[in-house]
Amino acid sequence: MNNERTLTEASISANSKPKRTLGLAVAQLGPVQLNDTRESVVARLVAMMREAKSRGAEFLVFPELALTTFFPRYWMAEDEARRRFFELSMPSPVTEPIFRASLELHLGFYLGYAELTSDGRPFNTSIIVNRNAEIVGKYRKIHLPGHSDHMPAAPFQHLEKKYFSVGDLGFRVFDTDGVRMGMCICNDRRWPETYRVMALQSAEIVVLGYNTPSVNIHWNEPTHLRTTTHLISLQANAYQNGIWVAAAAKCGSEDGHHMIGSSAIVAPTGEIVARSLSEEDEVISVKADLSIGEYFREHVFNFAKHRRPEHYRLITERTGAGEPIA
Ligand code: CDT
Repeated sequence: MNNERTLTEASISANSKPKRTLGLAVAQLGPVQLNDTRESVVARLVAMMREAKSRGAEFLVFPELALTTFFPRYWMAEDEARRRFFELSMPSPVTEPIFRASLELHLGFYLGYAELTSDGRPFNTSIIVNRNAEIVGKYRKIHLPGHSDHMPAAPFQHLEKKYFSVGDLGFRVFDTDGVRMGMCICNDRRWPETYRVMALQSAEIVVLGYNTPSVNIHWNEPTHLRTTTHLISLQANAYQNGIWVAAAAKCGSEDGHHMIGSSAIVAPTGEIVARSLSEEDEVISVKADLSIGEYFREHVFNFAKHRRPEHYRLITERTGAGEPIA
């Protein structure tokens, strides 16, 4: 593990395949307070783009809902949430500096934000932007955690089910400057189906952002498990699909509400090759050898040879667990 100032080469030394590499970086974002302006957040993001570029990064991953505080923790009317926290267009005058920096630095990126469509539908959204500052892919969060009712007894709310609709774009992949990328958002990273659907479209990397409160309002989960289950989800799914996974936290204490850090880049071996140390704005980076994944996809996880979808029917037929099959 490292978060050194230069790109670390993550590669299997006996690798006989021609190397294809990507300068892959994650921009962890420290807390964004309720009263912070979008302009101040955008300036922080652009500063990290420059830092990532100076280390040789070609693609940078920002967090979920990166432009504002994690507002689903607050109970308010939907109209108020939409007025205060949602983007009506991307880019917009406020977010334009991110796209300008992308073009200037020739640096692609993933960004999460709250999207209000022109016909009034609210989504927890992310985009992939290529090195020419063009949006090449959009994703709308499918696994929305939390609740939609008010829970006054809880220390804070988790109202994603109130403020967002379930994503309608599926788990697609996007050819981005020669690399096949998929993306998801926060809670999606805990579900194996998320990655497998993208791996079945030959994804080489899955990128994602997250806001994970240190306290679980639903049960008395030991705090350390919040980080353990986060990392184990990234590691298991990277290995089982032969893909790179890069995950960016928004973390630290937002107006007294703490969220975990541990932004990480995981190789197709399942190993963490870079991990953040702080709970502040911090860039981590690696030179990712994309050919590593091919070993796993050709052998132990050669899908075409070894998968048996006729025995996986329940995965699409059932949502919840039920009775044994005959
Ligand atoms: N933002 C987000 O999806 N967070 C969830 C917390 C779920 S606890 C109600 C996560 O999986 O990290």
